[in-house]
Amino acid sequence: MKEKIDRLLAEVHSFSTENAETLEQFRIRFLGRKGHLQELFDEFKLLSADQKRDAGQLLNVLKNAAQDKLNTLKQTLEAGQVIAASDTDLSKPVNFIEVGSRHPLSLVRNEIIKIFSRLGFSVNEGPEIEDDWHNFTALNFAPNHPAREMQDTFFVEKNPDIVLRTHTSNAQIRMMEKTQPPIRALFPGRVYRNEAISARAHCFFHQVEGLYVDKNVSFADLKQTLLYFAKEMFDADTKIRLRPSYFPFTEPSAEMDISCNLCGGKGCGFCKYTGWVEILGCGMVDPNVLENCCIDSKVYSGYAFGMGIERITNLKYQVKDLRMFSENDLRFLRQFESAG
Ligand code: 2NL
Repeated sequence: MKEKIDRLLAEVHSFSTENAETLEQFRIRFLGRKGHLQELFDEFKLLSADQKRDAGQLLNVLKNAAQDKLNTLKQTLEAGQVIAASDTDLSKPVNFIEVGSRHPLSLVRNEIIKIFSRLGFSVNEGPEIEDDWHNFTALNFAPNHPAREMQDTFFVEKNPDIVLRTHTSNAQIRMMEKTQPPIRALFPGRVYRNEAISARAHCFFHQVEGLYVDKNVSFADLKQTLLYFAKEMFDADTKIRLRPSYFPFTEPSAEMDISCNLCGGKGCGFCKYTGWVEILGCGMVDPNVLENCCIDSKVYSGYAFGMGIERITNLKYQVKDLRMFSENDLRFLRQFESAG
């Protein structure tokens, strides 16, 4: 009986077919009512108890092998039938996956980050839902400052303490609160203002702010850093000029213009014939702000700057209507660099 089982086992192992009929014959021959296995089990009943122990084991091996072989070949066959039944043409070339393009605001944000990271700035983010302290008070906004009004700021669930951040400075405050200088970091992110939406204003926009706090940081450092940025972001012969301005959180404060990148400073419709266009605000961090974050303003000084990414993007790509950035019109988005 052992030789017979061994012979049948070898036959099972070497059996293969891609034909359903042949497979059915295999099933009948081995596992059918009058098949080899049934026959062997009938013989098995006549054996002595001693012989049964060895033969029983071998018989089970053969039975499992036959069943496994049947299942495997059946599966392969069925998978083949699915492909054959559908009208899939396996010889056809693949359809190319359409790769999207990067959003212009992402392109410009990444470019800004690349330029400043060459100067040692790290990148940090903070929450978009913020408390009054991190969005206003720590930044030296007076209690009655107009920016705190409902007309300018979105409040969350009528709670006067929780706002949608109006600048990314909240993240800078959070960083200064938990880190002592030197700090040299960039803060990109989305910010919110309570504005009616038009071609020139939106209720949200994107900012990159920068902060450098250390011993002996001066306005000259700020100016040189921003000149480098302007030359890298626009043309190498871009000029900058700083005009005095006011922010609650910087003293002194300035707004920076670059020579118009469309007319090269000669004067055109874009720069309203002045030769200059504004790109950012900046200044020396007000000592009150440093002290609010437990940084000793007698030991440390710092500069900060902030720019709207939409504004820089408009300068680079002449986008005429701010709403383009958030409407997801593919005719607009497809004009920018592929993400692939
Ligand atoms: C603008 C002007 C600015 C800052 C942002 C800043 C942050 C801290 C302390 C001091 Cl924590 N300053 N940020 C400073 C000057 C200008 O943004 O026009 N942004 C679109």
